Amino acid sequence: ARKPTKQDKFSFGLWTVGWPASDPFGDPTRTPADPWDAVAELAELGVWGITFHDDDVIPFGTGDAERRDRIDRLAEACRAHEIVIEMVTTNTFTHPVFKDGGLTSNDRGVRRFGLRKILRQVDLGAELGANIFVMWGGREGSEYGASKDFKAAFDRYAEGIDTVAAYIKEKGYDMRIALEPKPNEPRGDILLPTVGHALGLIANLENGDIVGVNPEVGHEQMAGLDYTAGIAQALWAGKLFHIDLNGQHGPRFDQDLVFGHGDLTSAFFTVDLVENGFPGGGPTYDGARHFDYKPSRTDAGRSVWDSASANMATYLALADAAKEFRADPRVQEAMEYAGVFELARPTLGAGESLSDLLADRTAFEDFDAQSAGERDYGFVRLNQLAIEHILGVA
Ligand code: GLT
Ligand code: MN
Ligand code: MN
Ligand code: MN
Repeated sequence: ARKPTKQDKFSFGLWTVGWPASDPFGDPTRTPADPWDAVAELAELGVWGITFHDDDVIPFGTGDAERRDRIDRLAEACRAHEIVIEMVTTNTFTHPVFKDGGLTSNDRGVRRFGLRKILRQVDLGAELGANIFVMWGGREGSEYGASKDFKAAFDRYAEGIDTVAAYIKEKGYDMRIALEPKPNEPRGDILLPTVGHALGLIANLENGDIVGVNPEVGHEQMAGLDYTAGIAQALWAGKLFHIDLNGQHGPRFDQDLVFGHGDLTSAFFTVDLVENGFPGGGPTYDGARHFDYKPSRTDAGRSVWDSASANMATYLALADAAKEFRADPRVQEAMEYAGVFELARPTLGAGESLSDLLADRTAFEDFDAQSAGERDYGFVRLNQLAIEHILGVA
């Protein structure tokens, strides 16, 4: 497998390799490394950046002096190992105070506390050079229809996000917010369950210009959706600020597997889009290749770090396969045959008016819908070429 380098822009959440592997049914199975030691290990593997929640580095309730000490230790480790802190986020889901949400709790005092905790983390992120601020509202949601005034919940969610964005602007921080959708877990239903829901809310914000999305592979797949199409829409909308790569086997609990260990074909097309862009050009993603996975509960010791490497090795293998896929003349021909490039051509001609369209008999009256309905697109042949490139037998 190809060795990762800093140019590959791979990053990891400290909560990934730092997960003690407890689940709702079982106790922790391992003792994770301290954040600064994790930085050293990750640097060794070829990682470029890290990300973290406030509580990953500074346990909830830590006093000011120890807080400063822990931040300094992390910053020093990052300096020593030339690791970038590319994104930070806030834990508004672990402590019992957040059991009904951070920004949308029915309890106003909790909402004010949540907002302050978030603003404090914005300051820390800016201090450490992070320019993406993720907001995953895992506890923003409900189990029971009567427990939430949803209109008020959206008002409060928008108010909270707008306040954070206004704060970033007021402080002049070089930072943008990325909302992370998820359909459920830990709440029965979470607000902003998909990329589309998040984009819809962003369009209604006052400071939406600095708010985008951070879609996670597994979260979209939990909702039965195509992750690649989701990030494609976010890119199209100029809103793909960050990505969370991992693996998932369809709609079920959040698995957070290694990238590619779920739907490998989907992972291939995600990498193809991120690395090679749209077939007909357009906006591209140049942010972090960020992994939000969990080392399996059955792994310990060296295997934890091997599993971190597995994300990068799989990504690089898929990136190589995707390059060869695009360069393969048979693929170009199959894409041409399938009409993939034809889709980039506007449906109306340059300068064509609506009345021109209505007067064009070839578009309707004389259009041969029968034979157009018989057209062969050859999508399966094209997809088989992708599969053979993934398998390395093309
Ligand atoms: C949490 C969640 C992730 C989010 C993180 C950001 S925290 O682990 O499961 O998907 O990206 O808050
Ligand atoms: Mn997940
Ligand atoms: Mn997650
Ligand atoms: Mn995530």
